[in-house]
Amino acid sequence: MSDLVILKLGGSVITDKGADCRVNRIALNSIATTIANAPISGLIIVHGAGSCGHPEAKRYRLDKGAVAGQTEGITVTHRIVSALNAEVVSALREVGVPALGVHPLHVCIADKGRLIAFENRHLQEMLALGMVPVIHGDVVMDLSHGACIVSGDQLVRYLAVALKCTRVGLATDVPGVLDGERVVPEITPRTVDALHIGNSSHTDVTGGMKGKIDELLGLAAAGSGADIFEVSRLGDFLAGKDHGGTKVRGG
Ligand code: IP8
Repeated sequence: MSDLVILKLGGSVITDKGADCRVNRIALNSIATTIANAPISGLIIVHGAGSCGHPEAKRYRLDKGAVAGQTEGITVTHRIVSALNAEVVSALREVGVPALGVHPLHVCIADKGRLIAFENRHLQEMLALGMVPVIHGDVVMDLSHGACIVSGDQLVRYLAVALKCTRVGLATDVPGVLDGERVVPEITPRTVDALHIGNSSHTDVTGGMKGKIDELLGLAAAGSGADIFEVSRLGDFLAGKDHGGTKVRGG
């Protein structure tokens, strides 16, 4: 796939993480407009769950799996992240982006919390038609644990490798990876251990910034770098300009 960008929108960017499932429509509309005006040809958007999914996943302990007779959490969690996905798709379509929601629960399988399969031929057909697939962190059936939570970051890592994408960007509510007050300009497997990376104060069943960096270092090891930047710099990232954030590289 030539010239394919994968953009992850953090859950903290598109929802108010301090509230019970509140979509941040102002942020969403601004992101959609930036994407509509960006000079890019192929785009896949992956978004996180924020306050629409993490509290439910935690309440039903889906990070520990699921057992027969206690499956309500699978439905509840999938329903709420799917509703968020529909809002993201609508915001994009309103400004002319040909977005279409794709749900990992329907096309993925995991084992011990890790994705082992993701049917993506339909994504390639959508991209060939000029569409923008919009995927989200989701509950996925798991061969060992019944079910698990697959983060948007894990999906990004899997898809970036499978579709040989050219650029990966993660838009967050902070200016990049912070070590204290300082934005770390570059992270590699050799430099990561020396960093002091803080954790989110909000409910996050998929590991917050630490989980994100682990996924991106895995992606870098597979040959593809990724950039983490503040959502206000999304236009710069999409235009291929400096975004003032963090580059995760294989070193
Ligand atoms: O916000 C989590 O995805 P993330 C998905 O990308 C659920 O970690 C369902 C909590």
